[in-house]
Amino acid sequence: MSHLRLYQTEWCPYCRMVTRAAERLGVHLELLNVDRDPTLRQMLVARRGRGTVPVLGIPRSEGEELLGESADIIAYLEKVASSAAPGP
Ligand SMILES: N[C@@H](CCC(=O)N[C@@H](CS)C(=O)NCC(=O)O)C(=O)O
Repeated sequence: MSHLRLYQTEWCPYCRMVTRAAERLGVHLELLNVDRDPTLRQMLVARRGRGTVPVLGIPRSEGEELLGESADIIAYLEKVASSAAPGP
């Protein structure tokens, strides 16, 4: 797994804020629906102590890092987009 994944639901407004920001920034996210796959929410609860979404899955050499809070996720995506942008 070498790409960003977003744990989300279709009805969640915070998730929509994140997916809209990713579209605006041109950052690709694989969308994982935790309503369709309850094992995903169970994994979030086991690792984070709560099953709220959105949660961003960031690939790391030691495994997937999980980042919660829509504002923090959007700030991270902005960082990703600016580091991917061509220099002056
Ligand atoms: N402060 C969080 C709020 C996230 C949140 O409340 N998510 C809702 C869906 S929109 C949720 O997961 N609710 C399920 C629950 O609370 O168990 C953020 O900005 O990401």
